[in-house]
Formats: sequence, structure tokens, C-alpha cells
Amino acid sequence: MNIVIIGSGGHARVVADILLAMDGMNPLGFVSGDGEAGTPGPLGLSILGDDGSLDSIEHDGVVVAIGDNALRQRLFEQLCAAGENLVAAVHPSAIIAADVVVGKGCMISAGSIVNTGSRIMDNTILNTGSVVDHDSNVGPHAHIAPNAALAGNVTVAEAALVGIGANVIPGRIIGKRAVVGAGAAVIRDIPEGAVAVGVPARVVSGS
Ligand code: JB2
Repeated sequence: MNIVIIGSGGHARVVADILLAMDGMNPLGFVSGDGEAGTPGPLGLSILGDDGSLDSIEHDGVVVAIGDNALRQRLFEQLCAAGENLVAAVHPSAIIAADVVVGKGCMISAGSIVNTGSRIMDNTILNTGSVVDHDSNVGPHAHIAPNAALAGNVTVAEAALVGIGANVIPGRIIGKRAVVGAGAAVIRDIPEGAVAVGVPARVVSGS
């Protein structure tokens, strides 16, 4: 499949590397918010143009490869509405139980583990070495940052961010658009829109 990568920053480069490692995926290059068409990019791939140029590029699918949850959600929804095929980029080294549901446009990075009974909804990022244990739900447009770990039966709601190296004990709920800071230990539910940091994690804004 010929795939256009939406975005051209650090996250897009990681997604490009994943697509290159996958069987049957052929990344064509990057559609950028700020690049000139033809500019040589990383990994031997070029900037193909801006969003307006997508229609003129022959392709089978796209991945929105932008870290910011709100921007990634907006572009994902626009591209779905335009009839684009949002494909998932899943690194071959990720370990994903056979019954796990992986939604459209997800990015599952090298070394991630997703255990049985879990659901990874559309346009979510499971970043490098993250762990989602059994029966957890990661909502659409969320981001589990590198080395963060969710125990069993955790819910991460839409567009929430679990920061690098954070841990969430079993059964907790991270609300919509909440942010869990780097290295935090979540032992209580985090409300919608809240920012929680520390060990144990305490809400510092948004509730
Ligand atoms: O409307 C847009 C648009 N707005 C910004 N359309 C398209 N096609 N692209 C858009 N962009 C692109 O998002 C910019 O052109 C740029 O290429 C990209 C943002 O790049 P940046 O390097 O700022 O962030 P990132 O999303 O690649 O990576 C962030 O998130 C990752 C998860 C960083 O924080 C990384 O360190 C992190 N690992």
C-alpha cells in the first residue's frame, strides 16, 4: 500500500520508520504544514507538498503523524470526512494479543505491549515501549507516551495524554483530554481536562 504521512516532524519520522519496517507498506513521503514540496526529508523520503496537494498524489492510505492530540484529532476527522483510508502503523516488534482491537490510524511503536481484551481506539499513539495491560480501553486520539504503563482494566478517555514513564494502577480512569505528567503514579481517577503530576499523582489544574 502506498501511504502518505501527514506531518513531517519528529513523530512523522518515527511513523515513517515503522511503515518501512512493515510488510506491504510503502511510505511515499510527508505532507507538511510548513515544508516545500520536493524538500529532501529523513529516511530517504521527501516532503510531497501541503494538505492541498494530497488529492494530486496517488496513494492508498494516510497516517496522521503528529503528536499533539487536538491537532491530530482535527486532521484525522477532516481526512475521514474526505473519504481517506486512515491506516494503522504498527511496528513489527510490538507484542499485541490476538484479540486486541486496533482502530484506524493508530501508531503502535517499537517494543509496545498490548495485552488481551484491550481496545485501542482510532488515531491513538502507543509510543515506544509503552504497555497496555489486559482489558484496558484507550480512547480515540489519546497518547500513551514512551515507557508509560497502564495496568489491567484501565480506561484512558478521548485525547488524554499519559506522559513519558507514567504508571497507572489497575482499574483507574483517565478523563477526556486529561494530562498525566512524566513519571507520575496514578492511583486515583483523573477527571476530564485535569493535569495530574507526581507520585502519587495529584491534580494541579483543571478540576
Ligand atoms: O495542518 C497541518 C499541520 N499543522 C502542523 N497539516 C499538516 N499536514 N501538517 C501540519 N503540521 C505539522 O506537524 C508540521 O508541519 C510539523 O511537521 C508537525 C509537527 O512537528 P513537531 O516536530 O513540532 O512535533 P511532532 O508532532 O512531530 O512530535 C511531537 O510529538 C511526538 C509524540 C514532539 O513532541 C515529539 O518529541 C514527540 N515524540
